[in-house]
Amino acid sequence: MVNHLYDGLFQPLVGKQTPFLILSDGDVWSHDRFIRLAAQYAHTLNAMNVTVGDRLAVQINKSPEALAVYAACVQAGVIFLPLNTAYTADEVSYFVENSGASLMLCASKSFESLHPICDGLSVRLETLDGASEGSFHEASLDKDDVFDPVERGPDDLAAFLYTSGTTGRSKGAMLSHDNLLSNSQALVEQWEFTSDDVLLHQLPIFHTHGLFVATNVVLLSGCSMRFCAGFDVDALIRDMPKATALMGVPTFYTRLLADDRFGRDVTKSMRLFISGSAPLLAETHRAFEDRTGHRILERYGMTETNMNTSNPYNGDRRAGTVGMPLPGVELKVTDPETGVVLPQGEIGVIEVRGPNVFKGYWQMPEKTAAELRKDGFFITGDLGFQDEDGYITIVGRGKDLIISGGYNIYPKEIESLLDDQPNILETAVVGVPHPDFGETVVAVVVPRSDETVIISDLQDVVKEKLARFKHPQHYEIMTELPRNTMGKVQKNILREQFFDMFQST
Ligand code: MCA
Ligand code: AMP
Repeated sequence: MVNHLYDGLFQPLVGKQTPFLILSDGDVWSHDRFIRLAAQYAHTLNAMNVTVGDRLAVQINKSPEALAVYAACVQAGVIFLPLNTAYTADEVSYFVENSGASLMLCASKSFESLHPICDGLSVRLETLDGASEGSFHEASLDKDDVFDPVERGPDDLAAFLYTSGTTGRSKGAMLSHDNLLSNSQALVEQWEFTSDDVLLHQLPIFHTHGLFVATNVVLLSGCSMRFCAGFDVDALIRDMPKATALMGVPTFYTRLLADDRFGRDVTKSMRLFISGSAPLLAETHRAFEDRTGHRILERYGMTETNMNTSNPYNGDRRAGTVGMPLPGVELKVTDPETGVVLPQGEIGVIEVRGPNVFKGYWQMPEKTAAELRKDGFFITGDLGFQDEDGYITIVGRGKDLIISGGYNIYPKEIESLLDDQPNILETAVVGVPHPDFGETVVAVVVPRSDETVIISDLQDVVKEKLARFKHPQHYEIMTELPRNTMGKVQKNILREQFFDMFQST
């Protein structure tokens, strides 16, 4: 039976005793151990009546078991829907309802808060924790450790990843088996991964970067990864001499540079440092080279497209650029108003087409049509230009988006929540530079006349509803927002006003 993604990523690893996951406590998972657990989980899904085309929502901590759920979904034809562990119950409720998930897996500690939500939506809720604990794992213990993968073609769906929008609520990006497989093939080739590599994995596994870039590349090349529950600079410095590659967001690199222990000795065995998800400052790129002799390889992608461009492995890795389109990816820079292709060197909106581009937003045909052209080009909303050597530089975003430590934050979501407060007239949320996270959130609030706004009240509201990484780090109360003659709020003026606010912290 053909299963496009399973056959590409997992089938070649069946029965292999080679190391796959090296955990911080020294435990090593072979490929074989992982594949057998994934097969048991696939049977468990079926036993819980979750089958081909159904959605499985998961909000669980990073662990080998969590990765095995992904592998189980692929072979059972179930659509995998990973959720940020920082999301509040309120946020999770939307994703579960919108996706029509038939089962949700959560960490045991979240069961109490998620149970009423899942109950209300008639969604079954089971628990799964690391160290082989939780009701889902228990249900898998008597299951066969071999599973016959169901038939799935290149265009069948493998995963939904929710991405927020500049208006309205999050959209479920539908990713197919071939979106994921073709992109990992391009990356393994481009970055020359082999079974000898050891990747330092400290990213979360609920987003494209840690899951579809890092994990899929490791699976496809048959190499291993040092799998850490979260970012841990001590572990990075300790493990780096036993590793060959690192994938991280820019915060990883600025934090490494801030550590005096980090230098040429520590990086001796490393062949590749990759950065993405947010702009890497050219000064970080240069400081890293000065300290280690390594040039960070920056690449550019999106949830909807996986990876689009990469600096070359063998050629010139240029600071401040995201390199060239990956093999199979077409890229053009267009006029944001007309969609017409601009002459080389001019700044416009980046559009991409290729096997990496998603199948649309789940049950949102209008939003899909607005961003995915009929000819297959996806309008990224990122602004950039291509130089005469083909390198792409991203200069900004046409979309109102803040990226903090690699996490996307849509101002609209925070503004809507604050605007709903009875004593608030209007709000503007902007991103300002932050030394650790790249950007952070500032909320400017205008009270209704004769009303008083207490900042700690706003903090309480935000804390209840939104994940911690979205919380404004500063609230400013103003009597009115700056507007242009058309009445549009001038966020650029607010960004300038608060530009230096966190620079010296
Ligand atoms: C943690 N906090 C944050 C963030 N992370 N606040 C804002 N932005 C963040 N990114 C909060 C914590 O809850 C904590 O709050 C306080 O900040 C300090 O936490 P700290 O211990 O410093 O955080 P950490 O656990 O070390 O995490 C920082 C991190 C992490 C390592 C940068 O955010 C991370 O792993 N980011 C990577 C995200 C990622 O994978 N993005 C890829 C998306 P308190 O003090 O109240 O407890 S995929 C994508 O973008 C596309 C496809 C692409 O191109 O890759
Ligand atoms: P996400 O919605 O999480 O997939 O985030 C995708 C967005 O992250 C892109 O549209 C870009 O704005 C941004 N991004 C990803 N990689 C880079 C990069 N190397 N440089 C600048 N921005 C990036």
